[in-house]
Amino acid sequence: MHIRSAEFITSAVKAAQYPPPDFPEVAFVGRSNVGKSSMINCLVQRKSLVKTSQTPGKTQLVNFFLVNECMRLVDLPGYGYAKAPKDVQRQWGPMIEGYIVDRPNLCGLFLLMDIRRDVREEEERILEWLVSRRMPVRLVLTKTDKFSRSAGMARVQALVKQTGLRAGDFILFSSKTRQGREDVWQWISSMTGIHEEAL
Ligand SMILES: Nc1nc2c(ncn2[C@@H]2O[C@H](COP(=O)(O)OP(=O)(O)O)[C@@H](O)[C@H]2O)c(=O)[nH]1
Ligand SMILES: [Mg+2]
Repeated sequence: MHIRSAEFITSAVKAAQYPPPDFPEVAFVGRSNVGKSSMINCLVQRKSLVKTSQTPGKTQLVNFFLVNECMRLVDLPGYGYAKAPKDVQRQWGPMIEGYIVDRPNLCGLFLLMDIRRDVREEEERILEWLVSRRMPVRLVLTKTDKFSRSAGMARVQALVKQTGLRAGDFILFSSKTRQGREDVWQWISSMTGIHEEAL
């Protein structure tokens, strides 16, 4: 993937603040601290287009990034950060759900999970809900650099057993080593219908 341009467009808390639905979008969802912002930076080959954080629970906005002036990557608020105030936590679900339901140009989602953790109830709920809405979704196991290759494969097998998904439904990803970057761009290309060379 050749990145010619990547720019931050806007942050939104409600639909009225979204940019017009003129370009295809793919979105990134997952628990706080799972590596969403780092993944977007890795995809667009920028160190800090998206702010990453040592303190989880900071991104509570829907952030839009325009890539190569033809599509957008959308960083959704992280869910499930227990230390966030309850009223802030309650805002997240509807914000994510509102974006997914209301966005006609949303082509697909990446659901991120830390490779070291099991699938939790929140992920199962989100997955089921996305599948019931026929929304294309791929599971991304992040921070694979923390594991050896064989330990990573063993984790995939364990998650296949736990979820009933196929091994091919998981993408192994690390923003440190860039493992999986090309796979993700291929999925983005197939989800948006934009040919990779045109991306
Ligand atoms: N080892 C490793 N650390 C990562 C990776 N991706 C993110 N991190 C770290 O995890 C923390 C949270 O990352 P961030 O991208 O802000 O997560 P977000 O809350 O999901 O957007 C930061 O300290 C990152 O440096 C990765 O692929 N490998
Ligand atoms: Mg973030």
